[in-house]
Amino acid sequence: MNCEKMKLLALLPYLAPLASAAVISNANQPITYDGYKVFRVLTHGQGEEIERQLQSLKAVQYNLNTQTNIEIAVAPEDLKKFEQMELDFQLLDEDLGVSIRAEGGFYPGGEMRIASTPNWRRPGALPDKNWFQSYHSFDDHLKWLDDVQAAFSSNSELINVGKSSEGRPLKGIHLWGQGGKGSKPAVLWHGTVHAREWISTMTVEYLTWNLVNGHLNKDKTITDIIDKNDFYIIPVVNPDGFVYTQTTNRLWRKNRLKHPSSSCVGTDMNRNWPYQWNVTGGSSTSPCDETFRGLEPGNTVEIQALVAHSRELVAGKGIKKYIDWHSFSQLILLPYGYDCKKRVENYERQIALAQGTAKAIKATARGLGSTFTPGETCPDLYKAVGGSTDYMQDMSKAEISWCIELHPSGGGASGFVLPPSKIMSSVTEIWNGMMWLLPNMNK
Ligand code: 0X9
Ligand code: ZN
Repeated sequence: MNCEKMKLLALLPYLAPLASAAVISNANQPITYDGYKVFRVLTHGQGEEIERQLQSLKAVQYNLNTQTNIEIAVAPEDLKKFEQMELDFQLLDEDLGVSIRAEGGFYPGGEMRIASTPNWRRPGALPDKNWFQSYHSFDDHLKWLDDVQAAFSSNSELINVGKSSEGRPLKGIHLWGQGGKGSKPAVLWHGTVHAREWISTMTVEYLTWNLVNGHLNKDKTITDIIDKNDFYIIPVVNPDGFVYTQTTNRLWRKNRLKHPSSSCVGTDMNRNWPYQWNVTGGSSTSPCDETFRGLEPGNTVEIQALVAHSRELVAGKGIKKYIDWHSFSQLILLPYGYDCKKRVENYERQIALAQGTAKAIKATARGLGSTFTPGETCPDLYKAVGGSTDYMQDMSKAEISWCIELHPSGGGASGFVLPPSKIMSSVTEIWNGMMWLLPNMNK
């Protein structure tokens, strides 16, 4: 096993999808998570057995791979029962409800109590950079896109690729350079596929902001990047799930599609892409699970819209660079998720580019940037079927097709719930990574 791989495997236990949150989350009653404590239970090779034991608790399990540990948020009424299990554990978060409030983006009951930065709008100009000092409501994300587009009107347009099942727009922005609209191969970025992965929204927007700002300031490198690519950027591809994480359940992952045959809500959009969807393992057929694949390949309206959009791009100048932005674990994941033995045809090129990107991220602040580990979805992470990157690789013939798992590296208090004070450092190093990747791919 090479060193990179060992590092990647060491990170495995932290990765996200949870099994039992759905049980808690179907009610429309907001969940504050007050009094929930987050633990890391060391499994000592007995992951399956311990997982079964923990399933008797009212709790939210953070990770799928239980090889070395299980991270779990336990409800106050079951803390005693948890203690009585006499497991080997560490306390990661004293009170998850306090961490969620400190994050400032949860406003139960629809009241707009989000602690969003004021005065970020600057009519006629690019939004203020203080936008990246807090999280924001979905409506503000839509306004933010309007403002960015208005500030760059000669080289951009708003795109609306479709609607969510609850009728919200899948809205984004298209940027182009001197060759004119649609004249170059596409860079396609999707953010917030998984509702709770809020840092992905902010990252995609920061990259957009910096590209536009650089072009407006006549930065040569950035102008050259925009001249050579058409950017199609959709910061929130799962708006219903995103709104639900702000109003009802901060740890919601799926979309909000209802099922005729079950009271459980939501499909995992990253298991619903219509490519190799039927492969067993790596997705769930149960609507109550966090990795529910949907009733048919691509049956969710959000995935239908994203598929139609990608087809349009393929019929144009093609999709060259696809990145699906997720959190957390700090990984750069190549396909394939559906087949653990299959490698992408241009593996050597993709892995070299991923390594270069990781190196550029690390180089931030004189080498103090975060460590991102490149690898393949399977076997390095886990089997994941019906994912976007397998689709973009084989159906859209993208040159790179990556899922980037953002900050932080491990779970605990700041897994999906990343304090706003960490947004800027997190997005800045990713910008550095992209500023290495994009020019290098254009050579
Ligand atoms: O399981 C997932 O969908 C992704 N991890 S997450 O913790 N953000 O949920 C990994 C997906 C790997 N890539 C694809 N199969 N597209
Ligand atoms: Zn995700």
